[in-house]
Amino acid sequence: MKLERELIFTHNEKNGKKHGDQFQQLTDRLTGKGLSVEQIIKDLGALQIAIPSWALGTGGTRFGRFPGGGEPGSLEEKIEDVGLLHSLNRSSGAISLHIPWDIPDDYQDIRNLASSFGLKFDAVNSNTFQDQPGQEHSYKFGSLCHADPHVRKQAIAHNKEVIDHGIKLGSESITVWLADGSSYPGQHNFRKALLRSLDSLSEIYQYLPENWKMFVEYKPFEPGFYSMVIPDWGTSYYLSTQLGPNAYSLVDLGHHLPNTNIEQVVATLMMTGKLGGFHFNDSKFADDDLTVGAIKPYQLFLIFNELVYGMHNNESNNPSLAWMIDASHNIKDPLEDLLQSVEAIKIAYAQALIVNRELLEDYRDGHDVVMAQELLQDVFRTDVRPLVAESRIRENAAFDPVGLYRELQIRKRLIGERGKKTIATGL
Ligand code: PSV
Ligand code: MN
Repeated sequence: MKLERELIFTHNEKNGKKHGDQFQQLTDRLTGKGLSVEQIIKDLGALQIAIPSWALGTGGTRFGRFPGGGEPGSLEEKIEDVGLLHSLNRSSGAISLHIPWDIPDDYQDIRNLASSFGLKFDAVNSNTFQDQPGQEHSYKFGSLCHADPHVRKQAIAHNKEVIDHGIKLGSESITVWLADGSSYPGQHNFRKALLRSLDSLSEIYQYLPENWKMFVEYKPFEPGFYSMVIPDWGTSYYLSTQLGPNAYSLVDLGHHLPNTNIEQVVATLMMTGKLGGFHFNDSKFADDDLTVGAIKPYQLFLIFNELVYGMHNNESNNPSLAWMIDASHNIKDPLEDLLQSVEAIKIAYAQALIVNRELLEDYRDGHDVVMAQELLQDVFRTDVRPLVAESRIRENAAFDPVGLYRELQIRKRLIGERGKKTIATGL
């Protein structure tokens, strides 16, 4: 399904007056503080957040799954769904594929389809966390870290194959999330498991085309219940520095133990030039994969505060980040949830862009703890939604993406086209 541009223009016209007044009020306030509203709108318009192919269907837990219907049953339909999101918000201009779930039949057709929606291919992802039908060796006891060289070889070959698919699609990075770990004390020799993983990753790294990056994702728990081979940013940083200049750490917000200071992790990784990618989601307990900003919007803002500081003070040449949502939608329409997540990200980014950094540094240098906190909280409590909406309108996206999605009854139309029972691949 493709959205006709006219529908967006009519929707924007209908909301024009209300939006205009709110935007003017905010512009006056921000201009009064010496900020360039035009620059912020430009920065917001440029932000593109990739959508993972596995987030377009209904997610579930090991207890059950309740699909809502109209899910994309093929790679083509997944691309169409991301195209829909992108036409509503103009900020979802890339799709991230997971192999073997998303192997194209015809690469050129898939590339043409994606570009007809204005989409690029973001990082490709390997999967050695599940056994595939017909696979010779099992990953039950690990993949890149496995004690048996035959299993490692198979897992390395899979990652190389993922790179091959990515090259044919015009992707320029691979994300490796290693599910390898142990579930019981004594099961792993930690040092050997890590060194074997490093060896395997090096072989994959050697295979990367020159212009490619490798992102090493970390996670402290699950599926390993006792230990994970790459549990934290320190281990990921160690691996990426050992691998070489094109390897980077990837932060997934759900992959931290409770109360981890993620904004500090971001600051340190960017300071060392080793932050490559970002997976957004939110969580109450663990890797809950909830809508971005649903639980801890202040933390999200503090993270963006560091990201923006890192982008503006980039002595260590940290590359531009690969932004992606990595969430699952158990009880919501996945497309609505993704629209909400993108909006939350843009709000946090907009807020970070209006932080008066010089003043903040003065407060810090003067040990004025109270005013430093006041400054950040004043920004966080500023309703920047009119700025985000203005940037959207200027990009020919919808003033209210979720509102328009509902108004046009898009899910109902998708169910009409694809049926009630289609199931997208994913977790
Ligand atoms: C693992 O929890 C993860 O965050 C990794 O990014 C995977 O590739 C993705 O979720 C989907 O399984
Ligand atoms: Mn992730």
